[in-house]
Amino acid sequence: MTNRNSAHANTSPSPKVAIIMGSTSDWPTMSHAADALDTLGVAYDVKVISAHRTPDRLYDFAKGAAKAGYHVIIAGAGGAAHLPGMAAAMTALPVLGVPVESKALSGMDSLLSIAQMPGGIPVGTLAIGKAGAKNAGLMAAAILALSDDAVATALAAWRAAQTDSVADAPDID
Ligand code: RP5
Repeated sequence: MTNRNSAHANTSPSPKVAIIMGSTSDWPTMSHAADALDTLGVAYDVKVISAHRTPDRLYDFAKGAAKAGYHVIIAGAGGAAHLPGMAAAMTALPVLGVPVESKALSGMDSLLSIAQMPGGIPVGTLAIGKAGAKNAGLMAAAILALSDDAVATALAAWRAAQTDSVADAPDID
């Protein structure tokens, strides 16, 4: 899983999005961020980085993220979810936090851990679970779209297709 790039990585050798997560067990959720980026042709890297199990890995990643060429970090974690906030503390890049659904508290612990950052170090917090991961991918693309016309065009087309797919009324048999 680590350093997975999208199918479009050949045209973008240095991905501008990093998807990080606290555990491999977060991947079924965080893969939805990757899927959204794949759909839009945005390259990304994927890494497992735990704030409490691999603090040195987190320090090295976050301190070097801007120099590595990343523009946005998507960070998913569950439970006492320190990862997005700790990453945001060590880089000025925008960090999008995804609360992963936990077994004990259904992700409410993750949500509050990520969302309740004291003023001064922001984490853009998304919804719990799959929807949050998908929206993190879309939001990362929207951030890149500010300075990348190809991403802006892909995102606009994706949103238009979504709008077109909405039925006027439910099927009633
Ligand atoms: C967090 O602990 C991870 O982000 C994960 O959501 C949670 C459980 O991790 P595992 O015990 O499944 O590795 O650090």
